[in-house]
Amino acid sequence: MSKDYRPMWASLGLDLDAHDALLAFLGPYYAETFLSQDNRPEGMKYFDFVMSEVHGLRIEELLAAKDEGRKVIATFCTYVPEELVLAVDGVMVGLCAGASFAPELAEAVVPRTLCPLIKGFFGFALGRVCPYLAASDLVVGENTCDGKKKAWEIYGDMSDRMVTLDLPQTRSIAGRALLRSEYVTFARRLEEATGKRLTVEALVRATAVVNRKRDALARLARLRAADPAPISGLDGLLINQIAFYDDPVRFTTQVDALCDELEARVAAGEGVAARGAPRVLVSGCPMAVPNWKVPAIVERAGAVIVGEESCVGERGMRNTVDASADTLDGLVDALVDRYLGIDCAIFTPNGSRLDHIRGMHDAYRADGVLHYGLQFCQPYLMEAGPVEHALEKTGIPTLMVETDYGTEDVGQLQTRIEAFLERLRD
Ligand code: BJ8
Repeated sequence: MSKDYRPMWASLGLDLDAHDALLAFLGPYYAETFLSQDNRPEGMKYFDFVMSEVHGLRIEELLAAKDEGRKVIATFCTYVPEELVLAVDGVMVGLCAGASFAPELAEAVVPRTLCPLIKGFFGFALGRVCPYLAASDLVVGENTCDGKKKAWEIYGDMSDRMVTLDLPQTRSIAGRALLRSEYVTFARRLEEATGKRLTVEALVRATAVVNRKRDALARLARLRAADPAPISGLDGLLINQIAFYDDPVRFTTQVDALCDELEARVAAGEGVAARGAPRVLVSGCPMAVPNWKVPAIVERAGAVIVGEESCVGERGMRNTVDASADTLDGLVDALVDRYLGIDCAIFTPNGSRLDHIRGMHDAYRADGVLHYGLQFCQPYLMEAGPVEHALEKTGIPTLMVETDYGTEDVGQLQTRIEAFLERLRD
């Protein structure tokens, strides 16, 4: 980190010793996972820098924005529209939940047998080591899976910054109406918090910013179809993870610059893995920073990940919003159209997710699919079986993996993943 941020962290109420311990783990883990990769694109230097300052300079930026009167809105789900937050001059950031921290504190308020993502959030919150949560003015939860629904009730009793969005579980007319009315209520809540009015001009401008970010990520995704792949899956995932934290305009510029470099690599036939290395599509639960365990195992075994059918990946970022309407009602309708297309496993039926997995498998020339389920995540673990069955039936090799944030199962995962890659090589 470029300077001593301890006074800033102290002013946010972080537990400095615990936070030091977290950073002491993260730095070497990042170096070992990312910096040790061969032949990384030059453009990854920016993203390495962002990660080195993710609890430093970025938090300083958030605090500077707050000093200017802007509000920081922390979220946990891709159903929360960044367009609405930007349109009232807010800053949207993701919450810390990608590692197990202070599990004993988390398990004092939620069950041990809970998805690691939600338990991770409580560990970071109660252990006072998430500067994004500490810097936020509103924390937006959503009624998606049962774990999260109850998590927001519990956290809502601890914090007066909690706002909850009710989400439909079907894509019916009533489901669409519910999402629309929740977005309208959320917009009102944002107006109250920021003191800014939501206008057509502001929403069109904000939508253009988010559309450009999604276009850049889609361009990056398409480039990964090349064989050899011009960028590793670990780096592809990292960029999608950083999309939740970085300033959206700066982030887009940097992703586009990286894509220019990757286009040149593709034209020169240059890549990060040997031509013909097994190509894997990862599908399933979101992987938040610093959840890199399974992708690291896959790529260290000589394969390359060519896409993520995940909310930290294409499921969360695909599709832009039609910003052509000239009324707020029309623009909110367009938002609902786009967000209702996210095929999270909390929806029933959810056949479009299978279509998207197949579409990504073909588009990115994958040899097989690794279905990634977090332990105790009912929606994705329940979909895993039918997804595996349907893919295998049409000749797409599929491996189901269920894991948590711990390292105890690394050896077993390596064995299973290597056997799966052998199958892809045959
Ligand atoms: S739109 S995937 S970001 S809910 S892993 S907490 S589902 S038990 S994260 Fe998600 Fe929004 Fe859906 Fe995407 Fe529950 Fe499963 Fe845990 Fe999960």
